[in-house]
Amino acid sequence: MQTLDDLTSEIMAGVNAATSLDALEVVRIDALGKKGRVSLMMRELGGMDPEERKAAGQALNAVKDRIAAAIETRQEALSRAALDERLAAEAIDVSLPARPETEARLHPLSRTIEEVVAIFAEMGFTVAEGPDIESDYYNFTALNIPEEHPARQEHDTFYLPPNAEGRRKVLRTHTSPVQVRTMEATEPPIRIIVPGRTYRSDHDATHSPMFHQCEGLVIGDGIHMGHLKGCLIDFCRAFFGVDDLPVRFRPSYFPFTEPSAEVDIGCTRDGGGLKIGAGDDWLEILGSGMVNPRVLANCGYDPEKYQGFAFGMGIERIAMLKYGIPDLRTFYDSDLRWMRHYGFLPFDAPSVHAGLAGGSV
Ligand code: 2U9
Repeated sequence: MQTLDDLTSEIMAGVNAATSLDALEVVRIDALGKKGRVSLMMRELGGMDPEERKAAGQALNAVKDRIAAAIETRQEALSRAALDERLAAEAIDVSLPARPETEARLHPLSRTIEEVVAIFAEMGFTVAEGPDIESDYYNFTALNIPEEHPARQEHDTFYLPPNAEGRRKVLRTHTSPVQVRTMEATEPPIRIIVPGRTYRSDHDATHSPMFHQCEGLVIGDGIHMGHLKGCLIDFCRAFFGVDDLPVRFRPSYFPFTEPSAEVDIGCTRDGGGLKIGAGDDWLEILGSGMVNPRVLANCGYDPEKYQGFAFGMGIERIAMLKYGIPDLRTFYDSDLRWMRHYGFLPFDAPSVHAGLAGGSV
C-alpha cells in the first residue's frame, strides 16, 4: 500500500501543477472529496487497533490540514492571476472614438452657420472672430459712423457703464469690428467671413436683443462690383440649393460701403406658403457693398491701391427661410421638443473641403 508520505507528495505535486481553478478543484475532490484518497484512508482507521488508530489518525489529520492549506494558497494565487488576466484583457482603450450620441441634435442656428461657413470655405474664405464687447471706435467710428450719425441711434446699442475716463464700451451691434481689427492686423489680400453674436436693444416677434450675423470681407488689388455679385449669387444658389435661383441687386445705403446694394432672391407666395426659386416676388437676403474708401483709410489701407467688398446677413433670418421656422423667439427657448423637430442629427454636417484656419483678432 502507498505510504502517507508518498500520497502527500503526489497530491501536493497535483496542487502545484494545477494551472486553473477548475483543474485545482479536480485535485481537491480527488484528495479531500467524500470518496477522495485521504477520505478513503480515514475510513481504513476503523479497522485498526486503538493505539495504531490514534497515531495514524493524527498523522492523517495533519496531512489533511496541510493539503487543505496548500489548496487554499494555490486557489488564491490562481484567482489573482485570473483577475489580472481579465483586467488586462478588458482594459479600456481611451484612444477609441466615442460612440455616436444618437439623441443629440444640432441647433438650427449652429447648422446654418456651418452651412454658410462651408460654402464660403469652398471659395477660399477663412473664419475670423473677435470680442462681443467692443469699443465705440471699432463698432462705429472706424466704420464711418461718426458721433452724430443717425445710424448710431438705429443700432439701438447696449452700452456698458462708463470707465474712469467716461468711455463706454458697447455690445457689438454687428460683427463688422472684427473686419476692422483684421484689416489693422494684416495686409491684403483678405478673404474672411465673420459669423457671431450681435446685440441690439430691440425685442419683438421679429427682433431679439441677441441675434447672429455672418458678415464677409474681401480686400485686394482690383476687386470690383463684379466680384461682389459673382460671390453672392453663388452663395445664394448654394445655400438655398437652387441652381438657377434669380438674384437681384437693389441700390441701398450703408455708411461703411459705397455703393451699397441689398440682395434679393426670387420667390413665390402663391398658395399661401413661401417657395424660394423663380417666381414673381422677391425676398431680401443680404446687405452688401464696396468698402467705403474712408473705411479703407481708417484701417490703414491706401484706397487707391486696394479695393474690397463686404456683405452681411442675419443667420436667424436665413435659417427661418430655409427651414420653415415661423417664430424667431423659438430659437432661444431651449425647448427639447422644438429641438427634436427642427434640430439636426450631428452625423451629416456640411463638409468643409477648403482650409479654414481662421483666427481671432
Ligand atoms: C468693414 C467694411 C464693410 C458689412 C456689411 C451689411 C452690408 C448689411 C446687415 C444684414 C442684415 C446686418 O444682420 S443684418 O441686420 N448687414 O447689410 N453689412 S455691408 O460691411 C462692412 C463691414 C466691415 C470693415
